[in-house]
Formats: sequence, structure tokens, C-alpha cells
Amino acid sequence: HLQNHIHNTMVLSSPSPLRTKKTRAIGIPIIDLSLDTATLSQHIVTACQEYGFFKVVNHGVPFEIISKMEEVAQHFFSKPTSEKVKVQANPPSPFGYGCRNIGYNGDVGELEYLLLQANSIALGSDHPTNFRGAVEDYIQAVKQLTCGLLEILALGLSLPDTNAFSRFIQDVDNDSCFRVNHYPGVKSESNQPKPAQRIGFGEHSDPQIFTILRSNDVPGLQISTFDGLWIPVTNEPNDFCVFVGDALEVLTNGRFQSVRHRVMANMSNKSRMSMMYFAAPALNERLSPIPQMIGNLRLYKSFTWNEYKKAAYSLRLGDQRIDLFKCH
Ligand code: GA4
Repeated sequence: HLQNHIHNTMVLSSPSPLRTKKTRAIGIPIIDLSLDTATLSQHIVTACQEYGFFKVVNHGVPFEIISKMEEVAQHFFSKPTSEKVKVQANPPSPFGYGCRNIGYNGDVGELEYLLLQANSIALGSDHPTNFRGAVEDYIQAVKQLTCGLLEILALGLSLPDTNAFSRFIQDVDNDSCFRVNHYPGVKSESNQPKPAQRIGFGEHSDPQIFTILRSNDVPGLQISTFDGLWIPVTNEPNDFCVFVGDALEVLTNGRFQSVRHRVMANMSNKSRMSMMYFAAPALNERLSPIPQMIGNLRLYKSFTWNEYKKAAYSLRLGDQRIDLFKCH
């Protein structure tokens, strides 16, 4: 029954010479959003529990909105650096254009990016209005998708309040952000050895509730399974990838865990472009396990999103920041 709806992309782990007969098949859940709500809610709960990650198809976001966003982002990254660095941080850092540096504590990656606040797209005045328009349309569509998914999730968990998660994102003061990452391709001469694998964006979990990612057809994204195996995520420009973030781990009292992921660079001669909507609560909003999810043992403290964000920015990208907020 499940197989009819969750199509599995089969990824084979490299066969160990010692255990040649036991090659394990791993499937990333692909969830068809045109299914009925009851089935859908069960599939989403299972995917969040087993992987903290899933892909969605038939999501209803018009492709024109996605392709327009890709087009304006491509145009932006093709500008000379002197132009790009003008997109300053307003409000100040970390928002704006960035190249190689990630956060404030020395993390670097083979990429350039644009990081924006989703609620108030502050781009300065020298941006053509079609950029702003494309970003606004994209964010609006993806936010709607996110809230829909979060409501189905609450339903699947039999929570009395279907807005238990989505209310954070519906809040006018939500602190969600939007990011476009651009990983340059590698020009490899046929007679030259391929450059070594490099990290595009290092291993980490996302601090927010949910992350919705869309990328072009250039590979690089990998997720870590809960038993520590890295698996590549195939790229479908028509699909979205959904990641469970730290805040959802807290709200569900650890029933869902945030998924660790990374991006490898130098995978292709074409550049990879991904865009992420990070769905986050308002800064003064409190995060604590939802009472119905606690059971016998409460795992996380109660704290504000602002406190969590501060902790995240005081640490390295790959640090297990959530540990600071555990009860025991
Ligand atoms: C990871 C998810 C989002 O891209 C992001 C990142 C943020 C940044 O790049 O400024 C962080 C990183 C992310 C987690 C730990 C801190 C903060 C860099 C960093 C070292 C925008 C976010 O919210 O957290």
C-alpha cells in the first residue's frame, strides 16, 4: 500500500567487500501531494520520522514562479563582484551577498550566495524591480506550501490544533529567510585530472522549523541518514525537498530529528543553483515541546527563537547546537 504512494528512489550504498551479499537499498521518500489528506499525513509523518527529509511532487507551485526566480538569480550572480557586494546587509549582517564565508566563526564553502529576510525583502534601491517581484512571488508560493505541509503534519500527529506548527509561520513577525546559493561549476580540461572533491556547504542541520529547497539539475546535495550514511539526493527541478529543522525537533520533543546535510562542490562543469525558504518563528516566540508530544520524558527546555538563533551564530556550522537546549 505504502509502496503505491511513496515511490522510492533507490540508492545503493557502496557494497562492502566484507558483506557483498548484504548491499542495502535506501529510498528517499517522494511524496505525491495530490493524494488524499489522510494518506498524505501518514506518509509525511513517516518520512519526517525516518529521514527528517522528503521530496514533494505535484505541489501546485506554478513553474513560471520557480523559473522566473531562477532567471533573476542567474542574472544577479552573473554580475561583476563589485556590483554584487553592493547588496548590503540591511538589516546588517548576516543578510546580503556573501562569498565563501558562512556565519562568523570561520566556516567557508565553495559558493556565493544571497541571504534575505523573507518578511521584508531589503535589497537597497539599485535592484531592478523584477528581482524583488520574483522573490516576493516565490516566497509567497513556497510559504503557502510550507504552511499546508505543516498543517497536514499536525493532522498526522493527531494534534488537537492543526495550526500547532503553521501558526509560527503565519505570524506577521515570522523570522523566515530566503537564500539562493550558487556553486560555480568546474572547467575541467580533458587532459587534466579532475580537481579533488571539495565542500560546497559543510555538514549541518538547519536551525528553523522546515526548509523548502529547490535546485537546478546539477547534483551535490547529500543527506545523512540517522544511522550515519551519506546519500546523494537526485535533482528534479520540478520538485521541492523538505528538511526537518532543529525547531521542529524541539516542538515534537524529538519524535522528529533535524536532518544533517551538506553540498559537495566540483561535481559538474555546470554551476549548481539552489534556493531555500527557511521557515522560522518570530524572534520573541517561545519554542518548547508541544504538550501532546511529551509523553513520559521531556527532552528540551523552553526558549525563544531569538535565543536559539544567537546560539547558532555563536557556534560553528556543523556544531550540535541543539544539545545546549536539552533537559538532561
Ligand atoms: C544554516 C541554514 C541557513 O542557511 C542559515 C545559515 C546561517 C548563515 O549562513 O548565516 C548559519 C547556519 C545556517 C547555521 C549555524 C550558523 C548560522 C551559519 C552558521 C555558522 C541562514 C541559518 O539560519 O542557519
